[in-house]
Amino acid sequence: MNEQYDILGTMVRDYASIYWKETKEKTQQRKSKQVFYFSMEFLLGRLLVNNMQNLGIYHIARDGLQDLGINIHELEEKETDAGLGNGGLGRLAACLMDSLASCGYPGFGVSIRYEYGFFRQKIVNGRQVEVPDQWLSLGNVWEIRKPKHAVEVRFYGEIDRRQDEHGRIHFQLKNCEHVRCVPYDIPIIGYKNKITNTLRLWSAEPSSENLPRDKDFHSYLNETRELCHGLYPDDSTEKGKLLRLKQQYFFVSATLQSVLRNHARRNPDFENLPELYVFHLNDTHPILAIPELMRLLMDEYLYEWNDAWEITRRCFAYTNHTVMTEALERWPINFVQTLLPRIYLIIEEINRRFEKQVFEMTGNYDLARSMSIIKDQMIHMAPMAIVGSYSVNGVAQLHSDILKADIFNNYYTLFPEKFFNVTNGITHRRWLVFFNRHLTKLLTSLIGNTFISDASDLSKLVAHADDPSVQAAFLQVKQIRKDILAKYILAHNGIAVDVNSLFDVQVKRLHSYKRQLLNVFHIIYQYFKIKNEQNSDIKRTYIFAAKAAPSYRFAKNVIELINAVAAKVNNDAIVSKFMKVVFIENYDVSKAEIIMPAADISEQISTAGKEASGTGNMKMMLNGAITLGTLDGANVEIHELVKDENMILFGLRSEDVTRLYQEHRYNAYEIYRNDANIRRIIDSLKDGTFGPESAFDEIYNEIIYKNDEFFVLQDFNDYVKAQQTAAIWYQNQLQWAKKCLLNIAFAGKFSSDRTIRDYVENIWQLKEIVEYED
Ligand code: 26W
Repeated sequence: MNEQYDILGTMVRDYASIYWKETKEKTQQRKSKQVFYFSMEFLLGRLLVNNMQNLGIYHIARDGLQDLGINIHELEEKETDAGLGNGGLGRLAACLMDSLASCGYPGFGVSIRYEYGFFRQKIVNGRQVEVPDQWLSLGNVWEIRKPKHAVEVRFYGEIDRRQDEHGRIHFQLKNCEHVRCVPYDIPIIGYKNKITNTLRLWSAEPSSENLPRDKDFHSYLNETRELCHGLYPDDSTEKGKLLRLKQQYFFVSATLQSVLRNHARRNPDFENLPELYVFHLNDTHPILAIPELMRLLMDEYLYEWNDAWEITRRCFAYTNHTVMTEALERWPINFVQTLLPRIYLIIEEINRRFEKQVFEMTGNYDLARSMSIIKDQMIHMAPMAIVGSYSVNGVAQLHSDILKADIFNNYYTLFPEKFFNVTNGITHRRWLVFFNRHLTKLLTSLIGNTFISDASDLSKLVAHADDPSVQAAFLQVKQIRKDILAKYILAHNGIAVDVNSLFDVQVKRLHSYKRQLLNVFHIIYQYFKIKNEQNSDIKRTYIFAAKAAPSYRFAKNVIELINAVAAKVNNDAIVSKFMKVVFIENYDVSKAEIIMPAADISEQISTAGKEASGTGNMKMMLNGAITLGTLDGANVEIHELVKDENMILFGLRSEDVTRLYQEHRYNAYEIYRNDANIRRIIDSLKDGTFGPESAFDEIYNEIIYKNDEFFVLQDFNDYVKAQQTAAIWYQNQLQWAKKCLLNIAFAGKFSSDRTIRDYVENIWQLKEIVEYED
């Protein structure tokens, strides 16, 4: 079976390679501007179905295989997920790559060819255990190794300064360590338009020519191999930190070197670099690309600072994906000095000139210092990204507004023209058309198939939302999808869930600001209520899936609590008749493809102001779920479209949250003391209901002793009300279906095709090289 998968995959790749070559040639001939999307993560998932569908050969292949007695779905299951990412940021990168090609724009994604993907999660005795994800162990049919395009990247060493006869100072690295960077290219196939772009993943190998002098060969080999081991090495140790930094520089330097080398072959100079390339920085992880381009232009191609800076600044655009301060990157000066001495000098000079510029603009020395890239012995990456790019954007309107008003306010005040919003999107082809063919069939029977290439045509569904027969047909489709998920749950969790119950779904990374805890507290509340009343308004199935960062104790404790509550609820003779709780192990792209289509309620309950955008919210909306959420991230834009009748809002608004933080008025303990329901829930963490007394101390302490940073208790009662509304709505099934249909109808805005066009028009300025199928 694996061999059959390999053969099919290879055939598909070969089929695509003609278009791949053509796209490259056309881009060169027409001197089309290209985007290079630098990202530490690409969460691709599986590619077989997607690629065959985009090439328009899925049905032929399926039927052909069937004639041979081979079930294509079984082959599909053989593919391992390419899980080169943590979560939202990585999946966004993958969706954007799909839409870039599908909308006919040329470009590259660039990252690292990690040997292991993000860890696989096992649940053992209710706890998360991390297992390595050996995604390459059976090979990867999609990649092509390109040794001819290898370059060398240099680390460590000392700087040699030499002045030439014109007085110009030349910098040279001595005694540095060389690493050979070999690219592996994966085709990114556009939807039925023949455009095929490249995802280039760099892999580290020992240099054959430049061996380090002060290191034994063995250590050198090991260090080189370690470089591409895995995503985000643990940064609690010096060694891990250094490795992270090394990874970041490794792939940006390799990419820029190869771009410039290529450019130099075809152009007399680099003045036109910004007309031919935009280097997009997916968060700050690839930000060393900015000083690296400066270095290459000055040290290798002999540009003066001012000219190099002008070119550099016009080449870069940066997207911010989080306002959580702990996730804003900072690097200790000495790390960068040791690992990348020349890059450090350049950063220092960028900073010196920037401070001077701010002082000249404002006359305010303190302000200039406070906006500095280098502060407290640390290099602050977000400021460097802002200074070195022509564009800074957030990923949903509210998020972009918060960047301007709050975390980047000083920069916005001085450089307002740099700031943009580009609301995230998802490729509706993968997330609806290819993986929910039941719903797609219904939609095409109603509104035709133009929405597949133009998602705004989903709005044609509005005209059908009132039709009871359409509503009934939708409910039928939902039932089929819930059946599929129920079967999965039975097979993997051994829990029989009722497909007539409301499927209440929260699937995303586990993080305190995403407030899975609020959801669990409500489940505990329901558990006590049903135990007491021996009855319930509706039946519910609560579905969770989430990975916790390996060293994030609170998040792991929440997983334990979910599983402990699940065990209690599911084994209670009475309560389990009305509700079930399920934790699906190892959430990844393939799991999401089964879960999203089956959701009735989409839980998007982050503390307002904290979730930059969210993209799971878009996936569930597109598959006909109703969002129960706070006014946060892209929920705000979902609400603007579907309005109060088709979404359930609750909780503090972002302004309320800011005020509560500023005024230090919030007192979680007071709420606990005065609210009997809440007290009962919190006490149940300690009184043996769900486990030993100290089993949930991480959670208990967070709420009681650390004053509940994300306002779980504050929003609790409003959340309970929102859940009651959901139950009332759900009881009228046809009306419910109407709301779901309207959600689908308005989901067109959240196609990543729209996101790509926003980037193209407002930031990248690319031109299509379209060539549609006849
Ligand atoms: C470990 C270092 C690190 C820190 C932060 C790695 C990755 C991050 C990202 C910024 C986290 C992330 O994935 N952010 C999510 O980005 C999505 C795409 O824009 C948004 O939809 C989510 O709201 C945001 O949390």
